[in-house]
Amino acid sequence: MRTSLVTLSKFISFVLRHQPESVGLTPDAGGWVAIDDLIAAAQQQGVPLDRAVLDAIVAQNDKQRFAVSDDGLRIRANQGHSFPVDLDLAPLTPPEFLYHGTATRFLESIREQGLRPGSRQQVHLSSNEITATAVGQRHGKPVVLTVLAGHMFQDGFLFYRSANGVWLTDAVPAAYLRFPA
Ligand code: HQG
Repeated sequence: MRTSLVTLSKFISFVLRHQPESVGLTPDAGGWVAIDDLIAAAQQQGVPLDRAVLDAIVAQNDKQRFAVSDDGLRIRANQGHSFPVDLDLAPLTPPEFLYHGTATRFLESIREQGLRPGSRQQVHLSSNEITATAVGQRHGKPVVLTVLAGHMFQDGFLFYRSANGVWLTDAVPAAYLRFPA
């Protein structure tokens, strides 16, 4: 993706996941906004977004962060929201193990409290350690925790998978975490 598309993608991420009201948009319960409204709001801020560029961003986004509705009229972020949104995902049986990438500086707190969603709606988990390492690196020296997802599921915890393959759950108590030695 070209740099300009990355910059525009970050703008769209910020609006759709975190602060739609900052550009005068009100997503519906599912987090969807009209693409025409998003483009108009962006242009009003001097952000050079048009439909062709938006389609390119949706198609080329490295993590498939955005989804366009079947009728082509609306867009939403696939995950990562900090405001309440009903992604309408069906609970799924998770694999036996999932992974969470974090930074070493958070370990003490995670040992005490388990994984908490923080400013997001749910805890984000990866299906493989490579992705988890990349996620953890965003916060500092990365460390990958193993989540005993199969045990959690047996114990009644619900798991979901976003349209772009991120596993989501409300929280992970410390008892279901394995920390590296
Ligand atoms: C940590 C990116 C202290 C948690 C990624 C993480 C992901 C705790 C940080 C998506 C804690 C929250 C989400 C506790 C959790 N005490 N720290 N009890 N529980 N933490 O960014 O999972 O590129 O909100 O370990 O790829 O890092 O934006 O969550 O380090 O999929 O599309 O608190 O964001 O995707 O950080 O990342 P975040 P995350 P995008």
